[in-house]
Amino acid sequence: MGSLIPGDGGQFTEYLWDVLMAMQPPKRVGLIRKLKEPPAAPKFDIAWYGPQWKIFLKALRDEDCSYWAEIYEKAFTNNFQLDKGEYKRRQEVPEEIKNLGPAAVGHYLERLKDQLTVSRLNEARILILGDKGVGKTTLARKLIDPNANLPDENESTKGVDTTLWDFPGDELRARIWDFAGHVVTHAAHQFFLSERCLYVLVYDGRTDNPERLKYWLNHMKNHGGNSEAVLVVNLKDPHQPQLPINTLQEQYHLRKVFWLNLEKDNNKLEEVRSYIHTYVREHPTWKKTVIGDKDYAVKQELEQLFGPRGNKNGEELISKEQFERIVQKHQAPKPEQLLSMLHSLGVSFWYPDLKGYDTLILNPEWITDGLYAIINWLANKKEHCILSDNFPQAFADQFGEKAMRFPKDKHAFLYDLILQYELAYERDLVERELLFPHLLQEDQPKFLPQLDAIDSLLARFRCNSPLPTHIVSRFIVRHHRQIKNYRKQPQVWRYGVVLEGNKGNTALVRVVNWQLEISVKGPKPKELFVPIMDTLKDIFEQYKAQDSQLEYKIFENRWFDSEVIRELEATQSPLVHQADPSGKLLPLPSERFGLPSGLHVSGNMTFFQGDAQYHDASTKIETNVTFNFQECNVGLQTDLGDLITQLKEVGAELEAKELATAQQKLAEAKEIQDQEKAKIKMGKGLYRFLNKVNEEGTKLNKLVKGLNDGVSIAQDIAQQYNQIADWTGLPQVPKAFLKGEAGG
Ligand SMILES: Nc1nc2c(ncn2[C@@H]2O[C@H](COP(=O)(O)OP(=O)(O)OP(=O)(O)O)[C@@H](O)[C@H]2O)c(=O)[nH]1
Ligand SMILES: [Mg+2]
Repeated sequence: MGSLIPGDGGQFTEYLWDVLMAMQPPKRVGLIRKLKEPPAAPKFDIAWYGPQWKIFLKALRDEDCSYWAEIYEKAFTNNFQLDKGEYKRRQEVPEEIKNLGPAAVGHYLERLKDQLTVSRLNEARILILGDKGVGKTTLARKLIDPNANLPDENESTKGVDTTLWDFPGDELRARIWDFAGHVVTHAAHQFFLSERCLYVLVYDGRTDNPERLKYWLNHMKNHGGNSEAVLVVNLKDPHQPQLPINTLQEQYHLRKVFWLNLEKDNNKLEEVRSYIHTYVREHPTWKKTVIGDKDYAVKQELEQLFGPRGNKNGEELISKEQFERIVQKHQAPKPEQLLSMLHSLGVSFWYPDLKGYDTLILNPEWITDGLYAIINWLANKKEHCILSDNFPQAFADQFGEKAMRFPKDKHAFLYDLILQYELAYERDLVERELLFPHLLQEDQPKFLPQLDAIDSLLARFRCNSPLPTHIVSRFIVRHHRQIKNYRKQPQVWRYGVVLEGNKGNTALVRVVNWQLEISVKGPKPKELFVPIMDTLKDIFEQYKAQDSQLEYKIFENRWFDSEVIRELEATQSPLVHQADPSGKLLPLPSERFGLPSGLHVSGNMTFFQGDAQYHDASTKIETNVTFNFQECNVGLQTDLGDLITQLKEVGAELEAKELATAQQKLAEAKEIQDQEKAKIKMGKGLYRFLNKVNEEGTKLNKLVKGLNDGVSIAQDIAQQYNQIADWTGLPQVPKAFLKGEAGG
């Protein structure tokens, strides 16, 4: 692929390509593809592009991308001389701005060009996450002042507290966001987790639940872009928990782990402080974020209004008019653009999509306090609905006299923000009542429709860790108009919902363990199934860390990935149809589930009917395409047997016994067809054993390394175990099992 501008290593063209792809309408892409891959010789000759060149430039300008139009034009008139300074700035556009799309990137760069000098933003963000009571607030306070007192026991954080950490002698400072650990607040946290932050996870050393670490690391992975994490294990007592640090470091950007008692280990605390300080100071991210001097002056004035050094005694909100006056005073260009830029950089908050509100928020805590006040007020009362008329009561109960911070004319803004964040839906449009699905009761209703019949459409998203509640509650919000009533009760709970489609179709969508299951039944199930799947795919797209695998159930207990279905149909492998009592053929799976984009299957696909062929063909599919649990199980048992014998030979009786127990469970699971049941039968014994083998310095690790072939047997075991774990949904052991020791 050629680059339009020599010397940029193709990145500029790549980037431009993204710009163009992001442009609507898509029909322009065909035209632009010509520009992307021109023939080698005439690519530097503008004439080669003919009249399309003008159309292309106009298209860019129409899409508010005049910056990019100019770059392209200049490239030709400049004879492809690269403006190195400008190029460098393009490379350093902050991720938050890039995420807004090419127009915003152009605006950001244009603003820099239009102003005399630039200033660094110099404010890093540190986000502290972890379960309730683990010591997040303790850490937040001790980072700023190591001698700070411990918080009182009843001082639990309500939503988010933010404080500034000044580094003496450094231009830089950090804003610490200390999040609440209480589970009712988690759904709202994601709106304040951003990219280019340092995440600090706190874990209570007295607990033994490493899954919780994964939960928080997934939060970071979902919303934090390339941000990295530091883990602080708070050793409130001398117990040292076993944590799969290596595994986590392989899967997440986990940079460093500290083990300390936050109350007593002052030396260790100093290490944490100095590590974070150095990290923030030396990390290129914050050094590089620059804005023009006029914009900087506006930002400074906003901060002054809010209170010197953000001490929260000043204005929390100002009107757009006030803002525009400040912009005028400092002769900064285009206030609208500046508003959205400051929003994306986290300086102040502005929601142009919420029409009719002209409020600019200077204190981020105003929004978080407002949102969490409503959520906590409901949670305390064990309720999940609030009328907009009850907002004043909620603020009064939560803040007492300070409820004045939320005057009545701002309630509608918060109400609409909750809707925009999809934290709730409007249960009653006239009365203006909000329902928060993540506050509903946890248990499912006693009676649920039976939707796993032979002709139901069944699909599931399998995840590698617990699903954040917001995935399903967001789904409920989007489909709330279809919620089905049973005996006048809406069938919806915290982890699921029953929906009713147009033509007597019914759907059940719910979380079961680590997966989200969808089943739809009715005369035309596809009509309900397809929109449900579209919504879910869209939502899962935003939670990439969940690493979800989407599968469809074609036969009894046979789940297939859509790609496999496609392959099977395309290669005309014998596909089985359910033995329909009427003898009627069901449509192809892709057809039945309404999988996107048609398949090119010719007419001579073989179909089997009846039991005999059913088994015949399904075995064939299983060995060809899907994972064969029984075979892998037997192989794994043999390898375990080898290791057990060797361990016994060196006198490691206890270890051998532990492994024999795992082997026994595996043998018992062999005949089980259902993944979930196999998982339960196997348990986590083998997983724990393997982790111990893998952890440098443990007795098992040394033992295995001392055996003949010990390492390679262990690696084989790990590899087979991972295949089974993948199938059952058990946790994986690291891919690079026993690093650096391959071959023994
Ligand atoms: N003895 C002792 N107590 C501690 C230590 N760290 C925290 N605590 C106490 O544990 C309780 C909870 O600590 P916080 O820092 O408030 O916990 P948190 O993670 O902010 O909790 P939430 O805000 O509710 O999510 C407080 O009463 C602290 O004083 C420690 O190292 N030793
Ligand atoms: Mg706290």
